[in-house]
Amino acid sequence: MIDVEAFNRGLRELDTLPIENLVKEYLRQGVPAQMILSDGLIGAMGIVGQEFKAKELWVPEILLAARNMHKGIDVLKPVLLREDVPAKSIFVIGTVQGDIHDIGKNIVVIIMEAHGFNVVDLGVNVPTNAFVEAVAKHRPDIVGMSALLTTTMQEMKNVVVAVRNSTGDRAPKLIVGGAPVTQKFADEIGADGYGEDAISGVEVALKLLENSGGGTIS
Ligand code: B1M
Repeated sequence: MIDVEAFNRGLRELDTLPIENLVKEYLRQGVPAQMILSDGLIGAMGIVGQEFKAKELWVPEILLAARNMHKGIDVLKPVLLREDVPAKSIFVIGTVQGDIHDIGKNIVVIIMEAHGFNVVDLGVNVPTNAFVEAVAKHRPDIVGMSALLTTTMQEMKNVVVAVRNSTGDRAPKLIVGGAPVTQKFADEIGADGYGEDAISGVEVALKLLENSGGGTIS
């Protein structure tokens, strides 16, 4: 149903209009926003990633694809947010220190907001102490970390330990995700949950809230 090759071409254009128009056209046809995101934009970024790995594309082309992907997500965002769930729990998220990948994190943010979470986005390259400070300031129910590099995913353990040390038995639930992260790794570092993609991330977050009785930490 979705022509991933058309999205693939759109991600490589110098102009952002082709990808924006492509997303709008699928929306006009009534294709669900979630499907346009997963099968179109994320699917095409997967192709770009494979070519990057095979050294058929270089960093400037990846930056172009990342910019175009953000533009496509911008068009989808209001539609994804239309679920209109009342804000309930606080979710702090950031890409860990040393890592500037944010496309996946930004999708997680949109999906969490769409499910009614009050999201505090710390951005990218977030040091451990910034996670700790954000937890003290916002008292979230859940803290999410994203990492796209095998080197930076190790930072997640530091955050898990530091946040737990600073909050004791009032610690928020800690969930992790990102391309190199696995359930096994999440277990090894003592995280409470792992999301393979944005949707499973929100499912894990909701389950953790349910098991802990829900509500914000006061
Ligand atoms: Co980079 N990069 N990159 N890159 N980049 C990867 C990750 C890489 C796999 C490419 C490759 O070699 N095949 C590779 C990592 C290798 C490794 O560690 N094993 C790599 C590398 C090496 C690098 C640099 C070191 C390159 C260099 O400079 N020589 C450098 C590092 C910079 C840094 O961070 N310090 C670098 C830089 C960049 C760009 C800046 C050019 C750009 C990022 C732009 C941006 O994000 N604004 C970029 C990009 C775009 C990629 C690829 C091509 C695409 C990543 C992406 O956005 N995917 C990537 C190749 C790939 O992954 N196939 C690659 C789409 C996105 C929707 O998926 O982020 O996985 P993802 O998010 C998913 C899930 O993982 C999950 O949900 C999301 C939606 O479903 N998820 C969570 C993510 N976080 C979650 C959190 C959760 C739950 C789920 O709960 C909290």
